[in-house]
Amino acid sequence: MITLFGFGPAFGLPDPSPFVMETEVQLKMAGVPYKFVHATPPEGPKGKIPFIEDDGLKIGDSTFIRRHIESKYHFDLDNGLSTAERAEAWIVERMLEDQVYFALLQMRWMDDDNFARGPARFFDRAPEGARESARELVRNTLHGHGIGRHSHQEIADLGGRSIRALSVVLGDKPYLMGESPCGADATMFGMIAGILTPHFDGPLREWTEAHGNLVAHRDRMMEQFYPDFAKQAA
Ligand SMILES: N[C@@H](CCC(=O)N[C@@H](CS)C(=O)NCC(=O)O)C(=O)O
Repeated sequence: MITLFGFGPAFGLPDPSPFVMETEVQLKMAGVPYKFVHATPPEGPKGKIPFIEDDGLKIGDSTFIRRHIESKYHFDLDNGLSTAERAEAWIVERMLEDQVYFALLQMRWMDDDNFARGPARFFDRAPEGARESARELVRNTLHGHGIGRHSHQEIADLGGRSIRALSVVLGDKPYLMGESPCGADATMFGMIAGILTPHFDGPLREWTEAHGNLVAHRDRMMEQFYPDFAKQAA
């Protein structure tokens, strides 16, 4: 059986990591049995969460985990999509993972109040200084990505434009590509749920809340893939 390694429920979410939620939803979509085990990023083969272990093979990164599940278990998460829709789904996935995620990271880690309420808590039992050095690492990551060189307002603007684009692409459909969820709906769910949790404040969350179709998509996916969680939140 596959073992999925993630953080576990926090911040009013099934997992604080959008990527863990994405992978878990994709495992559920594929109907592949798995068990969830708590881990920290350094334990992963790429130094990040999520990772899985399947028959002794460790695989890191949500995109490669998805590829493994689809090829080993013969399940196409984009079944029924045209070539153009598959391309569009990939563009959405990349925009969310490679741009919006960093705006989310900035919101959680660089805003003092959000940091104190959220990521700082990971270090409650860690040695003195661990909290600030982890924050410094994230600051460097944001700088290296490039987004960290912008002001908070500029980052929120960039994230906001992507959120608006996502809302336009979703339109009035229940899922990204129509009547049933595809792989990128899992990506979208993880990221939008991560932004919308009332645990963190900021313009990115306000901007996202203003798009009713994105909020409804989050609710629909929560109900479908984490029904117990949806009940709790209601
Ligand atoms: N591209 C990776 C991104 C995963 C990722 O950034 N995970 C974060 C948690 S949300 C992490 O482990 N960060 C630790 C680090 O970067 O050191 C994926 O798709 O799985």
